[in-house]
Amino acid sequence: MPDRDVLIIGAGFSGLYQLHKLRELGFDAHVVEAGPQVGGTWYWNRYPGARCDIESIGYSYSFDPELQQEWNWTERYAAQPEILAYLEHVADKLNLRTDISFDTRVVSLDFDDPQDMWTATTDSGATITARYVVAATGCLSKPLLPEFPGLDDFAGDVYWTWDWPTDEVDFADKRVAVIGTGSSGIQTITAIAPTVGSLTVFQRTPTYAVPAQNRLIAEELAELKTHYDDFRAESRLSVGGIPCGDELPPFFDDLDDGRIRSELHMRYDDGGLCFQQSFRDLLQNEEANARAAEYVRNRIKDKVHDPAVAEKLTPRSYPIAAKRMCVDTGYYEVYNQPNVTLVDVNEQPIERITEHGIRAGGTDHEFDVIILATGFDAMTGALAAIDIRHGAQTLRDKWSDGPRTYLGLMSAGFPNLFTVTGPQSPSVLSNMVTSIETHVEWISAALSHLREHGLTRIEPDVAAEDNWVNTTNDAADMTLLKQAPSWYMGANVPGKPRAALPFVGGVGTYQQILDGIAVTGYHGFELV
Ligand code: FAD
Ligand code: N01
Repeated sequence: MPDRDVLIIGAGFSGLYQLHKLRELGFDAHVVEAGPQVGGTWYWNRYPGARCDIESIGYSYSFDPELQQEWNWTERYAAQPEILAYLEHVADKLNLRTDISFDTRVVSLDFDDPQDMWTATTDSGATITARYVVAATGCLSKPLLPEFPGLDDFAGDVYWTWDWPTDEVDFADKRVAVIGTGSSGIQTITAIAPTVGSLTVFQRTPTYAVPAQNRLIAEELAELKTHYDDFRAESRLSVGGIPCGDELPPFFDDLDDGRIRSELHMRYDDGGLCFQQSFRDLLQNEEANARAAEYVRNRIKDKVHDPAVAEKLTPRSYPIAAKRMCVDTGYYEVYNQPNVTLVDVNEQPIERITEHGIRAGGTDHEFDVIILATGFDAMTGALAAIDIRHGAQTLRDKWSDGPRTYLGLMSAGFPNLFTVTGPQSPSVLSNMVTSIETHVEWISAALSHLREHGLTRIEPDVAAEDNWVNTTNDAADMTLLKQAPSWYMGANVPGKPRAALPFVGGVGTYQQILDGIAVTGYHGFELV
């Protein structure tokens, strides 16, 4: 008999809810977490300025009405300490820590056929057996470490946004470099710019950022709490896992110029990622996309005083929203400060890190501090870091040309192994807490179904998986996603196969597919 019914890997939003849900259903579940405490993303990414870019009212659990009523988000977009405090509160309230092993990394998983169970080996060499494994390992949890030559020679301090020190870092009077201008980079840059001695930003690809319009939300939240369930229900059926109001019809449907301009204006000024739902076909229609992109470019020009710097900050090489958009709070204005410099690494490539700074394009820049905000091996990285095998087959080999899953939940040949927000599910293209809840609830219902029917094994059949892989690719082919060299496509990691990692069909559509599959007796899965 296995040690546990279910082993859950990871104690972020996904792992915590999965543990609670399975306990509620009477399963013996245990969590193994590499970090020293709960929180996942919100434990590791403690860099200055870190906050969510999906509104807090939606970026939170819906499963516990009492929790929903008692917790008060202070801001429209909560900062990292508040989100971490929320997850700690959840862990305390639901008494979750008693079933979590911290500072423990799963390094391998091996499936045993006759016994229908997984053996997990941890970094200390200990083993745990479990009938089922839920990989709640995170989509953005495996950092990308670009190999800048000479990094070890640097005499100053090096910080990574995804593993920031727990003690406060003092940047006063320091000469600081930041490499990377994705969401982590721009949040860090904006937060530290007022305090640094000087700041030099090394940018490879400019980002499309829209304003957050962050604000205190006490009154809005109190009002929402009178009908929170309606909001949650709407979220589950929306495109992105959070309602964005009425979107405009497809671009070509009788839209006059004034209506287009006022819609873009309204969405931009309202703030946040709902901007990318200005038109229903913004990610499909090149003309609609170009119109929205041009709008954002013009707003960048309005904000940055030096036209040459504004031009460098202006994204032109890829469609808007084809790469993850950023949400900012005064990012572009930072470049109006006299002590801030922008280095375009396409013009001045980073050659090496030296003892005193960074050599780029033949120029030596001296720094006291280098901050790396270079991103993640997204969606597949944390899974590939575990040696997952069933007999002679490894998941790494199976996915060597790109992930192959059924619904982003399981992969054929690897029975009893589930992934929460895995590749080929809506995942990172959505409010992830909505998508996490959907997966946790679906997995939990499937495990209950197996138990009720005296079954011990579930696995997708190959034909269903092939069909889903094709559906995912076809859906991506209908969009502009492939025109951007982004982490959505695996393009940020040298050598990683290019494949659309998330399912672009939308949260509501996906939820209906999942519901249908469960209702029809788990169509496409073999249950034994
Ligand atoms: P994670 O929070 O990544 O947790 C996974 C955990 O698994 C980690 O603690 C990790 O240590 C552990 N783990 C991984 N591998 C192993 C192993 N082999 N053994 C043991 N433990 C392991 N999404 C949104 O929808 N909205 C946002 O505003 C938003 N903001 C973000 C901001 C930042 C800075 C980042 C990096 C991501 C953000 N995301 C956002 C995405 C975010 O990752 C998810 O919303 C969510 O927090 C993921 O929760 P999770 O539990 O699935 O994964
Ligand atoms: O990572 P990124 P991130 N030389 O991959 C650059 C979520 N998130 O951590 O674009 C020079 O976006 C790289 O350049 P390029 C959100 O989903 C949300 O910032 O590849 N530069 C890029 O500029 C987000 O999308 C929030 O050309 C190099 C940057 O580093 C995801 O997490 C906050 C380089 C990496 O940007 C990842 O965001 C934070 C090199 N060798 C994260 N290698 C919220 O706001 C990489 N770069 C909620």
